[in-house]
Amino acid sequence: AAQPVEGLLAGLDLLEITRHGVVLQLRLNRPAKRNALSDPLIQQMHTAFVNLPEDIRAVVISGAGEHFCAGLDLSELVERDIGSGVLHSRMWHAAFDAIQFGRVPVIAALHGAVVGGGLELASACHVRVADDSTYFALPEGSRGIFVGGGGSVRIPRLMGVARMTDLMLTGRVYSAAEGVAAGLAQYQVPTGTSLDKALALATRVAGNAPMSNYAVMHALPRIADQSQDQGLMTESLMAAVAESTPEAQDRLRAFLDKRAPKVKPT
Ligand code: 1HE
Repeated sequence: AAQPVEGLLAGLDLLEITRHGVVLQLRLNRPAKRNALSDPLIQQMHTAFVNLPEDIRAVVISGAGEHFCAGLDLSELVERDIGSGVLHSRMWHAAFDAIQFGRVPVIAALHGAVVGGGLELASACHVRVADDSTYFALPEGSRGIFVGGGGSVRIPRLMGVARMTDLMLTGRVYSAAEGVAAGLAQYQVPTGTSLDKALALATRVAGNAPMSNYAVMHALPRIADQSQDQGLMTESLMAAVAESTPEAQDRLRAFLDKRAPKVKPT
């Protein structure tokens, strides 16, 4: 059952934040504007991710209303000059870095439009669940702008430069199934069930040892950016850190004592 949150996160009016035990659910809450990402909404996401309660082990992000997120709030862009444009993009980078490189894994529950900055936000999360109503697009080209929320860095790592180029140049819209096939989402579920699926996955993720989750979030993407030689060294260091935690020792002993579940085929 969902419980309200208190403390630092309680005053964030553009996010509806509830707790499900050790999982925090964070819902973008501007449905009348299709959850378009205004400056205050980006800032509130940043605040939320740097102030997660200590006992939280995983986060789910979803969107209120008919769509996950319509991307950048275009009404804020009209009067921006060059300097403030750089700072604006850097503000998004800080917020989305706080998601990708925070303390705990983040699962995105997608439905309806996942477009422009909405796809940039989803790509900063660690696992993405799409329902059948989900569609993906990068309409920046037709709006006369470029991605600025980390999309050029993160989205090609999911789908490849060629597919992203196609979306941006031609305005192509991917269905949920096309998005999953291209790597934009890892799960496809019936319409209206992505949040339930994301919460179930988050609960599972929250049951892992925190240092294992941290290694996956922080070491994997960095190793992918390193040479083979450096990557192998980073892997050895991270592996040694993870396996020497008391929690890892307990879990390994539980398996050897036949107290831990085995891996089963689905
Ligand atoms: C908005 C925005 C927005 C809706 N900024 N106000 N993103 C886009 O180019 C996508 C623009 N949005 C759309 O194409 C559609 O709104 C949707 C497909 C997402 C949803 O359609 P629909 O029919 O459900 O809603 P609507 O009637 O279009 O929108 C409802 C209201 O939300 C309406 O305002 P209203 O005052 O007339 O009620 C819309 O103007 C408003 N709205 N989307 C501002 N994006 C860091 S760089 C990132 C670059 C980008 O993200 S570029 C892509 C921007």
